[in-house]
Amino acid sequence: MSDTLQIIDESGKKVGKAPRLKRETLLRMYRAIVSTRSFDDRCMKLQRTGRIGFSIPNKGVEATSVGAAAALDAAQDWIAPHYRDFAMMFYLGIDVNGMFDNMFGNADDNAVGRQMPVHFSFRDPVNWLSISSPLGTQIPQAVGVAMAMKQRGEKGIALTTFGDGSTSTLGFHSGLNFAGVFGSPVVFLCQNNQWAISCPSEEQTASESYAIKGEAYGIPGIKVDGNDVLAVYRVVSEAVKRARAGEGPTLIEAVTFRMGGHSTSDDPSRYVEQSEFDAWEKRDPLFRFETWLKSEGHLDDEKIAAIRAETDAEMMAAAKAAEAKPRPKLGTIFSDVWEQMPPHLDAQMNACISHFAERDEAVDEKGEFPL
Ligand SMILES: Cc1ncc(C[n+]2csc(CCOP(=O)(O)OP(=O)(O)O)c2C)c(N)n1
Ligand SMILES: [Mg+2]
Repeated sequence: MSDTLQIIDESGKKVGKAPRLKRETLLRMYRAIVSTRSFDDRCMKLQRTGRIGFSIPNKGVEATSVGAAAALDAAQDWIAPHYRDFAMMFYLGIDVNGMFDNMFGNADDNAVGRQMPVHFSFRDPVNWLSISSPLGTQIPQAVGVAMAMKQRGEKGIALTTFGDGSTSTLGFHSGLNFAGVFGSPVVFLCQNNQWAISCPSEEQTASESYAIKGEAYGIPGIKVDGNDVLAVYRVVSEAVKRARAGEGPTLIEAVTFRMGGHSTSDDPSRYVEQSEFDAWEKRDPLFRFETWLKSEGHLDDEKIAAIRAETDAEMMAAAKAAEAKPRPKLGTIFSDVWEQMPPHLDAQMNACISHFAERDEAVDEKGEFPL
């Protein structure tokens, strides 16, 4: 296992060989991080004003998500994501309107309100498997997808992301073991953000790192500075290349930090020392990348201000549009599971609809009958 790879240091100075990326790609990466901060901020305000139920702060972990997303071929690869990967979605061009539809659980939401907010699923423009609340379930799912592509002779690979706490799940063990045995074309990306709600990373495992766990499965394990977008891009690109070439899976540990609460229902000041927040604030992935982009002549203060204003306006407009849409119809609780609804379920659906139809609750706040 290698030492932690870093290309841009905490002050924004280049300390390693930067990957050759077009200016356009670098700015797309930057914009995805800025969009995530803006989306986070909007969601926090919506939650605190009681208009959405829940969100997951992403501040601090964005470089890991963006560096990984930029290493994929969206046309053929699959993603089985963690719930703290908004920046990956922004980089890949997933529609922000669709993301807000999910946050509100409205009628246009791909899951028609059946999932919690932030449990996104998309087929377009990338295969983004539905996020699940039970931790680690996405890991064997990714291996299954990867094996299916391998058996069909396709060149796609699967990327799965998960937190440090999720390495304690059975899904982690069975996924890595299976992938190691069968040489599945999959990349395992552990987002080590130091905490699993209030459980610190050092109490999560007795191993010296998460990357070293790869050894137990016969898989290379690599540790990378997760707040360095270029370093993450480099290690994930190499892992993707190996997987695509039929050389099997890789486990990557991206060392980063959750700069906010676990969720909007959490108060991290109850268990994270202020000194820890202060120390990681100095390693902020956005500041670091921005400083380096400026030093390379790709960005200046005027452009930064313009990108921030554009992304804020974009989030505000998408949130407003999603809030204005109708709620899902009641019958959607029963649909989409069976191609042909079985008679007992059909009877239950009709009973449910007529039960509510007889009551005032059937009419929503806009006076619509949402059945
Ligand atoms: C199987 C399972 N166990 C416990 C939980 C409750 N839970 C939700 S999030 C979380 C912490 C996860 O930490 P980590 O994997 O490090 O991800 P992070 O939230 O830090 O991004 C826990 C324990 C769950 N959702 N699923
Ligand atoms: Mg964690």
